[in-house]
Parts: sequence; structure tokens; C-alpha cells
Amino acid sequence: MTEQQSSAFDAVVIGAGFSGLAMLHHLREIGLETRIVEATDGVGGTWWVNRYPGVRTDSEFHYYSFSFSKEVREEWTWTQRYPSGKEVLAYLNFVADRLDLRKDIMLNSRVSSAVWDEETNRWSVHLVDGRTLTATYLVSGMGVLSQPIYPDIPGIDTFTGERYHTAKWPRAGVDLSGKRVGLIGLGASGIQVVPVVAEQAGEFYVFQRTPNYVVETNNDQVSAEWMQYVRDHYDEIYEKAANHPFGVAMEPAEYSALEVDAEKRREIFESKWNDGGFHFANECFNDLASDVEAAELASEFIRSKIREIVRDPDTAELLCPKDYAFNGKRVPTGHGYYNAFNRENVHLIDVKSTPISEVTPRGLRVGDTEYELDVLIFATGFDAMTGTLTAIDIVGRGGRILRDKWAEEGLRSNLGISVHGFPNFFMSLGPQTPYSNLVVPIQLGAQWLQRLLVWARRNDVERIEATEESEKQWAEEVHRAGGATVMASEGEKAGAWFLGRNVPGKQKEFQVYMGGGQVYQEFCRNAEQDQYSSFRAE
Ligand code: N01
Repeated sequence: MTEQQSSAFDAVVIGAGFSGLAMLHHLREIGLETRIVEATDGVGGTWWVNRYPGVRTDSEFHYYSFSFSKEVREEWTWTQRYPSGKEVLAYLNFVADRLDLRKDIMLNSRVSSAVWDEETNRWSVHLVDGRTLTATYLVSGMGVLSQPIYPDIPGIDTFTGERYHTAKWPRAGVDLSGKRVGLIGLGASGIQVVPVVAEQAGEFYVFQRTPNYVVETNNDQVSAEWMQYVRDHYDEIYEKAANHPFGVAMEPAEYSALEVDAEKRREIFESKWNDGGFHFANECFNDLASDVEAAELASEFIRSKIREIVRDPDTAELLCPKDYAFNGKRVPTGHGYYNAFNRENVHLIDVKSTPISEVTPRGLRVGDTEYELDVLIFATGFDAMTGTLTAIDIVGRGGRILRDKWAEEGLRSNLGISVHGFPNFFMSLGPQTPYSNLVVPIQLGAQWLQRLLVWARRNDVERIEATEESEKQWAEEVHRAGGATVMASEGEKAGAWFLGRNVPGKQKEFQVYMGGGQVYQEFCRNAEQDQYSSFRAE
């Protein structure tokens, strides 16, 4: 397309990550001429840009993959139980090739705005380089954790060494050998960075504001037999994940942590700790995410593990979260995280009691100490769920911008898919969709939208959007479900990005649906069976 040309499509999908690829495939299946516009120069979304040391999935391979393509299932071979970022990126590129998606993906095509035209019932999608596409349907697959943020620390731009954000890691990699490296941020990203950078850096300074409950994984190689087993049981595995609150192929636990005696509880915690990762969070007891008292029992177990693993008692105490319970934030998984603090070149600095006061040209100042650094890494997270959607102008009926609607009304959507005032605009993993292993809602969401659009065309529907009433009801359900979690009980201390607490000025409300993926799917099925009556179709 040259600069002056405009191209007309049935659907434009923004983003070529898991969401965009699934959407393109499913929209093509029903004969829609579809284009993905992707801001970067590659396919893979999150996995294309997040190349920081240690990046890998927190979900196991067998449920962190699409089930809809027989070819992909049969032909792709995973090598690690928790695949590295590089491996997931290779998988997504394999999907793009095997399903012949690439010819409909426009790389280096960053959207600046999308404007609904009430006369033509079409979206005009404007790219930053001046090109414009038009489409009947506009679908966001821009990702939920894709708008990186930096902390508001004085002097942040004065640092003269190398400065990186985990979500914008240079493709060529960074040579950290022998260097003095500082890390700010210990969420899921920073926690993956720690053990790998600890091995590479000369001296490694980890600036910790809030400790996390890190559940260690026991990563394995995937044997040929294991891979074959997964291929033979894919539907079953996917079904299990789709019926699990957090989209993982695990049996939900049946008992409360408060129902068993201390000895039995320890035995169960120990056994699931050995299984590792999300097995601990999901398979021990059924109330670790909903009951603070139960969660506190898991918290104490993890603290005991930290004290066992970390040799220096002061460092161990500093690593033990004490202000909020397990599940008060998104549970991160570790690959030798706590052990890294036993290395002599790793220094844990408490910046809760004495916050970082400034970034200087030479490093970081904390109280009276200036830490001199060659490299400063920010693992400081994202404007989650809404950040990508509010960073561009999505202009609906009457010229209203989505960003303004949410700023004025609070988060509003029907099922996190459609927004009143924004006809024919759909979101994969919009705000208010479930928090879970995201591949599950991405795939089911693409299939749900496929069926909705078949129905719309069959019924000569030209415009479809959420009703105001449905938005109100969904907001109430999101609020209700969020309110029943440990995050809500732990108030200001917990939640982090789930509640928008990590972004100054952002409205503090649940950004995700916490009622469980399987419950959410039931709502989606009901909307469908109800002939989409919670949508305005005309
Ligand atoms: O970001 P975060 P993330 N001084 O927002 C700290 C997904 N993910 O990129 O807690 C000092 O969780 C902040 O401290 P505090 C996953 O869903 C998935 O790590 O606010 N520290 C916190 O420690 C995850 O939840 C995977 O006190 C400052 C950190 O920065 C989500 O992405 C891998 C500070 C931000 O943590 C986001 O994770 C990675 C300051 N001034 C991520 N400002 C996989 O599944 C901020 N912080 C593979």
C-alpha cells in the first residue's frame, strides 16, 4: 500500500500476538477479508518484545498453546515444560506460517487512531505513517500487558549508563558480563530476571520495594513420550483448562485449607510445592484466593521455604512478604529466584523503608548511599488491560473517545468484548475479561466472535454494540467477583495492576474479571443462546 492509498477490508485486527493470530484465523474461516496491523516488525506480540534475560512462560506448555489447529498440534514439538520466551516466539511464528497467516499481516503498521463513520458503518484505521485502512469490524488484539511504564523517580532521564525496560529489551541482547547492574521491580518479570542476571553480572543490586510470594517451578525437558501423550489428549487437556477458573489444565482443589489439621496441611503444601508453579496456587486448597485466613497459611508456608533456602537470615526476612497474604497479588513463579540471593554478587536493597530518592547520572540514590551502576533495568510493569486501548484514539459514535468514556464512567463493557457507543468494535482480552492463563480466553473469545459475526451477517445486522444496561450489569458482576477475593480483602496493600494501583491517576477498580474463566464462559454462552439480546444489533 502506498502512502496515499486506502484499503477496504471486512475486518482489521490490531496486533499479531496470540490474540491477533487466533482472530485472523477464525475471521478468515468465515470468509471475512481480514488484515492484521502490527506496530512492530515481527509476529509474536508480547513474546516478540519481551526478550529480557530469563523470560519464559509461567504456564506449562500443554495448556499454553492453541488447540484449534490439528496441523499445529500434530507438527509442533515443545521442548520445555515451561518454555522459554524464545520457544514461545518460535511457536507463534510456526502458527503464522502453518496457517498461512503472514500474507494478511502488515508489519511496521502502528495505529494512531480508529474512527467510526456513522454514515458508512465502517471504521477508518489510521496508521502513524499516514496510511488508512477501512473495515466493517475493528478488533483489538493489542495485549493486556503491553504498555510499559516507568516509575516517577526524580532524575530518571539523567542516568548516563545503559537503561532498559524488560518489555523493550534490545533484540541483539545485552552483554552484562562483569558489569554493575541494578534492577527495579520484582513482579513476575523482575523475578524471572534475577537468577539469570545474577549469573551474568559482576555485581547485581536488586532494589526491592514489595516482596512477592514466589512459587518455584521445577522445569523439565519434554520427552518424546510426554509430547505424544499431549498430542493424543489435546482436546481433553484443553477442555480441562477451559473449565478451570484460571485456565490451567488442573483439577480444582476440593478442600478448604481451614478444614484440615496442621500436619495434613503441611503435607499437602509440601507435595504441591514440589509439583511447582501454579500447581501450588491451584491444587492445594480451594480457598487460597478467596479467604485471607486460608491464604495466610500458604503465606506462612512460603515464608518457611524462603527461610530454608536463603542462607543469610536478614536477606531471608527481607524477602518474606508480611504486609499482605498469598494471592494478594498475581502469583509469580521462580526458576531459582530465592537461591540467587545466596550468591555473593547479589545484593538485596530494601527500598520500602528508605525509598529510591533519585536516579543520578551514575546510578541510584537510596538514603545517603549512591549505588553506582553500569546498567539499570526497569521491570516496573505496565498500564495493564486498558493501556494500549487508551494510548490511541478509538473514536466511536458522536466522536466520543474510548479513553474519555472510561475516564468519565469507569470501566464499562459487555463481557470485556464490546463497548456501548463503539459499534462493530470488539476486544480480545479487553478489560473485565478473566484473569487466567490467557491462551484459553483468547481462543474461546475468537471462536465466540466468529459465531457472533456469522449470526450478525445472517440477520443483516450492520451495527452491533453493547447495550448500556449490559455494561452496568457486567460492571456489577466484575465488582462482585473481585470483591470476593483476597486482593479485595487485603485492600490498599494488594491488587497492584489488577486494580490499576500501579498507575498514578488511574481509576482504582478491578481491571479483570475474577469470577473464574469457566464462569465467564458460561456468561458468554448465555449471551449467545439469548440471541445476543445484551447487545444492540441493527
Ligand atoms: O510488573 P508488575 P511485571 N521503586 O507490575 C516495582 C505478566 N507477566 O512486568 O509492588 C521500587 O507486576 C513494583 O513494586 P511494588 C504477569 O501477569 C507474565 O513484573 O509496587 N519498585 C513491582 O515490584 C504479571 O503480573 C509473565 O512495591 C517499584 C514492579 O515494579 C504482569 O505481567 C512474565 C517502583 C512491577 O511489577 C506484570 O508483571 C512476566 C519504585 N518507584 C510478566 N515502581 C509470564 O507468564 C514500581 N516498582 C511469563
